[in-house]
Amino acid sequence: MTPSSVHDIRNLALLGHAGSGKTTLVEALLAAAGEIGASGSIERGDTVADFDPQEKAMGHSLHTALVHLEWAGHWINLLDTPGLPDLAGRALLSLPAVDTAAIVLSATAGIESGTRRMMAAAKGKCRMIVVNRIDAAGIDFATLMESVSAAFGRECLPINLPSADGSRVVDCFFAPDTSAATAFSTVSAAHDALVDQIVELDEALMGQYLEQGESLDPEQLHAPFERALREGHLIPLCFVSARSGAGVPELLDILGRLAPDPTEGNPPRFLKGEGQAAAPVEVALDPERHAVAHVFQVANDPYRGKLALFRVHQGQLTPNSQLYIGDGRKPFKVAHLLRMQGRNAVETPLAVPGDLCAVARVDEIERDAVLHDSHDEDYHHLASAPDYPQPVFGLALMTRKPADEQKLSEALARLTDEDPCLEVSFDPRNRRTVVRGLGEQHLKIVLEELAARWNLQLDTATPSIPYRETISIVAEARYRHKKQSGGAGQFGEVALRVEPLPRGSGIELADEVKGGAIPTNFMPAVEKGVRQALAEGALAGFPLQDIRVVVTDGKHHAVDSNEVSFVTAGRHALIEAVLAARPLVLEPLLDVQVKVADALFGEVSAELAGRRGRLTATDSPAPGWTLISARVPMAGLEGFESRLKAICAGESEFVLEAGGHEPAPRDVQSELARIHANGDSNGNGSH
Ligand SMILES: Nc1nc2c(ncn2[C@@H]2O[C@H](COP(=O)(O)OP(=O)(O)OP(=O)(O)O)[C@@H](O)[C@H]2O)c(=O)[nH]1
Ligand SMILES: [Mg+2]
Repeated sequence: MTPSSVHDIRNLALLGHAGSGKTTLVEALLAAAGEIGASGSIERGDTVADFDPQEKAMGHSLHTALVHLEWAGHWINLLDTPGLPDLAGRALLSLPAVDTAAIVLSATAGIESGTRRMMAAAKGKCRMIVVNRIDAAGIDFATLMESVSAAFGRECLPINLPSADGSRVVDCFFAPDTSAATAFSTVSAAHDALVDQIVELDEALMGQYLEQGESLDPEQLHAPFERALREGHLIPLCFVSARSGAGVPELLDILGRLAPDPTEGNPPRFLKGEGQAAAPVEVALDPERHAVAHVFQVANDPYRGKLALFRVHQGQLTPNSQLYIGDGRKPFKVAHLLRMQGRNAVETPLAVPGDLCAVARVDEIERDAVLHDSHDEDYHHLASAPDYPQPVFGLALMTRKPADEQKLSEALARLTDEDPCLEVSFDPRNRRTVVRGLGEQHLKIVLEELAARWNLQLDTATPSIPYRETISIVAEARYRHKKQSGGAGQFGEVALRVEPLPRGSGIELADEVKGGAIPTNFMPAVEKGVRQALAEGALAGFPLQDIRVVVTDGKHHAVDSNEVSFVTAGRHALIEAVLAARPLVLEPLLDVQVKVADALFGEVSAELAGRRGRLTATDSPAPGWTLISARVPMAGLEGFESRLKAICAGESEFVLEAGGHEPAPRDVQSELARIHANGDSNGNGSH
């Protein structure tokens, strides 16, 4: 089966804290819709969405999984995302593919860091909150609802309520039964609050509502409901138990009748071209137009090859479609258009606009690629990406077998394509591959993936700290490169000025050379020399940043000037200017958030202070818990996560984010400069 029109489709991502019950809920939804015989469970390791052996072993989702179901004539595509904080990138990549973000919240755990993070990340999408685990005993729903309103606003309004015993849910919107007993609030209060909120956006309807009282029917409210969702004026909330199935058919009804179809959501925008030349282009969910699809996820299966999951944003696809990848010249033939059900793929004859499908074994497709069937759509790309956290936690990787090095670099290229928060670099100081992710657990998962999928056995080490250099005052320098050795000589002279820029500005280059003192054909050579020196650093051998370089003057020689002379002169002039501009070594800082039991606050904050951390805020996210925010030098965080686990006996949460750069302490600066001056390229690992 396949959806026949864009209006049949509902695309939904389930997002939220690890363990809130997303995968189990997907299972319950598939079972209620008759896609599977009975619900699998995390405990038995037989769910549709957590199909990977590593997921089964960990009891957590490690990748976003796509499943689909049909319910009352609607075609519902669901993306089950991982909730572990270190896998945030793998969850957030689902956002450009969906119209609705359903944030799953555990009624027993309440609002958790993952709930807040995903509510914030999904802003701009239509959002809804699914409160799971209503089967659990002793839930104080009224307090839970208050904390939801306090955290996410009064626009979070229940569309149904748990019954007094939590065994089912009571509808408050479509056909409210005002006599039903509910676990908190009342059906009529919930109904009125919802309708009040919806009609607020529509004056005519508001007037009618005031006249007609409660007799506005759900059909009249459909369009303003969608508008309220789109504008973030309404975040409907519903209750379920993924375990008992309570509220699950009702959730399917809500998705079919109220979740936006792709034409009712806030679709991602597209641009054509890069940089300043990038211009908005219109894509329309019209089957008659050229096909445009965006690859939101790729998966590399060592046996089945690469699988690219995409959303059709314009036109439609069939197995006969010939598609170009980005600005590529050579098309590929789709041949097998696939519809995913977790691990299983079945062929489908058609993907209409708005649908989520896949193609396998096209190696050239990378995540974020735009597939299209006409050169008119060359250079199209998404206007903005989800707000991915920056990878900050690094490990140096060494293969046990030297012959595996090539395999490692290929495997890492594939993993970084799967995970937007994984970054690979090469540390030339000790010739090691460094992989950076969001935390210790992230890299542990990556190491397991490298072992399981590519059979790579690796040793790891703490990578060197990615220090940077910068300058603190304006300075100038002039350098003449001159060589006379028999035949043709070498001559180039460059004068330049360096100026400090505010932190985080990067590098700027400018040319103020007058009267052809350096002929324009040699300016690229000067720039090349300057860029070389910027990358190599002047004081301690680290790349320079937050610096403006203005080439002001120079000299050339009609016969002896050549490219290499100006590269050399540019390079030396920059080094001399930087050394005269009171250079500094900057160290990377990380913003750390740690959630600990109140009683451990003292011990954990002392541990952070001992690591040169500065407390920036404390908060109380839930009774009995303190959230500590601190800014800590990366160099101080080595081994912190394990230490934290030891202090808190595993009961803690820990999130890292890039926190910019600050001058390193004086002793560190002079030690790094000394090591550089001695030409000792391995000495940096100990900091
Ligand atoms: N009592 C109860 N337990 C539930 C319910 N839903 C899920 N669980 C249990 O909660 C645990 C976590 O469920 P998952 O479905 O793996 O949660 P998740 O949100 O997918 O977790 P991640 O994949 O790590 O993000 C499992 O042990 C489930 O059996 C529910 O409605 N009631
Ligand atoms: Mg899961």
